[in-house]
Amino acid sequence: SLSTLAMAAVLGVGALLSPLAQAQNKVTLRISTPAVPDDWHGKMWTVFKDTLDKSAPGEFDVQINLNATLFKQGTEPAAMARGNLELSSISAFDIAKLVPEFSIFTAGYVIRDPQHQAKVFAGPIGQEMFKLATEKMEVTLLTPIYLGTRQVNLRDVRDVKTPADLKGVKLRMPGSKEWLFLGEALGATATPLAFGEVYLGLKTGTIDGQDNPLPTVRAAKFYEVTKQLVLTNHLVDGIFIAISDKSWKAMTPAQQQKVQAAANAAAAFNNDNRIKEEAAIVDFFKQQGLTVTTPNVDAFRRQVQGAYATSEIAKSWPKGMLERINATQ
Ligand code: KDO
Repeated sequence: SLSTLAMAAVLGVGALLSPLAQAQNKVTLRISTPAVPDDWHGKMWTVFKDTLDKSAPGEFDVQINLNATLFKQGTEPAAMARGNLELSSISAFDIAKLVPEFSIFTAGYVIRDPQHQAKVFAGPIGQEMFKLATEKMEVTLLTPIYLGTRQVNLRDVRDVKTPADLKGVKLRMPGSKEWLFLGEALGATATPLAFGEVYLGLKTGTIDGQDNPLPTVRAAKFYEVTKQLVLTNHLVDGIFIAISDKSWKAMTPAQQQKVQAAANAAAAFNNDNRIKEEAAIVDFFKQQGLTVTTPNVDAFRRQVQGAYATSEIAKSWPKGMLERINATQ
């Protein structure tokens, strides 16, 4: 009997394409992220997929992999450069490994609040830095998103007013030079650990604390295994929806436009919900029995800014960039 392909050739392609062949015609977009399903930057990928399914029905096969099930946290940029992964949300810390200039966005107490962050990234600074990253990385940054403002979260209650009060505290940070620098600048003993291992580390006491934005402390249930939040506000954190150049360049301009629009919709969903949640979330932790304290934030700011000012990290920042960020209103 005739094979499906031979029949298709005789009768005209398209009409007889098997479901498999149709699937093969779709643009596959594999997403990998350590985000947990209940966090906004986990849920936003459903918005991304739905937006794309509506704007380009049948054109894309969007595969969402949360909880770092496809690639380990921090390995996504390399996987995208190799063409093994199409999409992820990557941090300034991930980007800084390949583009040291980007480490300015890993520094504590530089970006002041989510509105400041949005203005910095939407203006000329964002354009210059995105261009630099895209040139050096084989990855295209589609849009920044607000990950939230990072706070210190401790296993046991301590009186924390200044960085000196965190002396000897084993504070878990993600594993890279820039993250560990931030943890040490806060006065703690920075201990590297992947995000997926933090819950158990807190539970068993291999670490004394961790830092994350409060919506993530809720979504990853860290409040179940910690007793205190110290509202240091030390990093207004951003991540970036990024796509592998291999995938991006293979798309038609119309497809690129649709993917960009879907990324924008996902980012807006994350930003709106996260900012709203952050404004009201402290009560939730109090109800869970956590002690929520406000330290001397000026003391933390002074120490952290001082540590960066004299650091190797700051030597890679483009000249005048810190001043330009500070001057952005
Ligand atoms: C974390 O590991 O603490 C962190 O918040 C770092 C971020 O850059 C980002 O990778 C995030 O985890 C994950 O998306 C999980 O929320």
